[in-house]
Amino acid sequence: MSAHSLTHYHAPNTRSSAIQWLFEELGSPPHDCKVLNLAKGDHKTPWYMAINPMGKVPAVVHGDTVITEAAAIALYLADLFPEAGLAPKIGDPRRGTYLRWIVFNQAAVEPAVTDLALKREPGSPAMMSYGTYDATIDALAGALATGPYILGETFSAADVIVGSGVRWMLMFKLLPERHEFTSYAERLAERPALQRALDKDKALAATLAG
Ligand SMILES: N[C@@H](CCC(=O)N[C@@H](CS)C(=O)NCC(=O)O)C(=O)O
Repeated sequence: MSAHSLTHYHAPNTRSSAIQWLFEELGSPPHDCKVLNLAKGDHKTPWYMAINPMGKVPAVVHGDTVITEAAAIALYLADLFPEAGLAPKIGDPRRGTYLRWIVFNQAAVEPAVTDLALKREPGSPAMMSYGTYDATIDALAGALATGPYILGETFSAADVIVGSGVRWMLMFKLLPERHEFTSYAERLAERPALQRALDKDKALAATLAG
């Protein structure tokens, strides 16, 4: 357990919802959740831009350390609370697989799917970090094919990051309805921690909507 203060800057139903889910999977370690109202521009105010100059959520502040980027935050928190068992330790061969798919999600899946959603014509596959959408989606399906989770029987923070993306992409029909994705999303939806996080987000969204 960390002696420093821990604050999560969150807006419901955004990428910071993955961090809400992660906190639940970690057993809700003591932290402040500061909710930003994106509709009112809280995330573009000088005080928040001083925390995240991108003016985006999520951000986490631990003591004097600022962490932005959902994947970096997930890696940081899973290591900060090792007793939750959501990150293979350094030296564990599964750590490579864990890091690989978290980074792949941000470096390949997100840009591939964003280009598809915005109907942007990708450049040459050799130039694109994701090669092609089809190659990226096949690789992602391969990572989920054995299951039930990315590390096999062990749920990890990689499932929070990759799983949040898969759930969102299925919702917006940006992923093919392949068995690897739909069965993974169904398994994740059964997790009590995810259900608690979704319930909290629903309540927060209602409060913000007034
Ligand atoms: N690369 C960032 C992306 C964060 C991001 O785009 N957050 C969105 C919400 S899903 C946001 O804050 N949008 C508000 C804005 O940019 O005005 C991450 O993975 O954390």
